[in-house]
Amino acid sequence: MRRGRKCGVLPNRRLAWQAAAILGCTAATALGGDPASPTSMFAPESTPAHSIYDISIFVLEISGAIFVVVAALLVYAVVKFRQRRNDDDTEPAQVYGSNQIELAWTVIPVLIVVVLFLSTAQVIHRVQDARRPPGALDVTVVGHQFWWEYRYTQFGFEAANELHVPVSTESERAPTFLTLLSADTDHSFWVPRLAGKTDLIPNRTNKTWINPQQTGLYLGQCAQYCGTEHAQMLLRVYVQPRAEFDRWVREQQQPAILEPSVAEGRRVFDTTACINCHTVRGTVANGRFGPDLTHLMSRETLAAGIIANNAANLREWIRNPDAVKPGSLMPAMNLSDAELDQVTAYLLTLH
Ligand code: HEC
Ligand SMILES: [Cu+2]
Repeated sequence: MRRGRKCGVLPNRRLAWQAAAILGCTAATALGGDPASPTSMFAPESTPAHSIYDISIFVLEISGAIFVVVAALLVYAVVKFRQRRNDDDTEPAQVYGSNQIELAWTVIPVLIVVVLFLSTAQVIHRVQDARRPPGALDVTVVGHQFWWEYRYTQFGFEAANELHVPVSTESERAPTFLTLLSADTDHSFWVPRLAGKTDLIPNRTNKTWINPQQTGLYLGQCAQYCGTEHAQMLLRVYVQPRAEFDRWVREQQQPAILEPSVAEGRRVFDTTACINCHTVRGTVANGRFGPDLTHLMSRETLAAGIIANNAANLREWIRNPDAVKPGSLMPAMNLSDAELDQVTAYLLTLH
């Protein structure tokens, strides 16, 4: 104990209590975690997330029951057969090779494992092999270092970082089927309240689906280490009533609005490398390395959800992306202050 103190390490007893406290807190937050939290997997809002939640609770119940039985037997044995003052120190009766006991502790665990295995397999099947109903929305999700591309192929446009889907009600089922691809390395699409994690892997097509039953904003993030800014690759899913979603689609389908008042900024944009990496539909800009900017101002955030989308942040981002998101794959373009103002003014008109 003394030595422990000297090295700055806590004495073992304290350490054990601390570990217990941390475990307890984690369990309490996990189980009683704020269900209103936009990322709580304990507040599922979509069928795949519900299935996963149900199976987790089922597994927790079974393992909890096993824990209680084992712990109770252990406590019973420790108390009942503890050493007593008047013990005669003779050995108790020794039991060798009881077929009944051997069978019991082989067959029961095998049955438990089989039950857990079959119920998990059933959930995997239900989630992965769900039939795509006619009229479902299809979106292709492409993971990039470090942002998300959303292709609404059936509507003929592309969006970035903020996924919009219609709400799926009892009377009007409107699931969204996601095809997951990657432009560079492995990523993972994880919005805990909507579905389990599904990886986006280069040269492979993965699929998942969601059918959120409540409107609102659901958050998540890339759940597979994909490089420096992996932790700043946030997911935002906007679940909207059908009419609102349809309006959003119609707006996104429009080419960029070109305001004559910001012609200077547009000239700077169109004559700088910006256009090699970004698309602004209806202009010469048709790059595909970075997010589509046609309707940049319809988004609430910039750079995959990490800062609010407003004039000051936009200007700062273009001035030096690395200052906002170190390691981001957009270079600082060394624009003059005047050019920065002009480009920002132009981008601010892209509603
Ligand atoms: C070498 C390619 C490249 C060039 C050149 C480039 N960008 Fe980018 N841009 C990116 C990438 C990649 C991102 C995504 C960064 C991230 O979120 O990690 C991005 C993000 C952005 C965003 C945020 C979009 C969003 O919805 O989050 C804006 C705005 C933007 N760029 C504007 C510009 C402007 C203006 C220029 C020219 C001055 C420019 N970019 C030049 C690659 C580039
Ligand atoms: Cu990623």
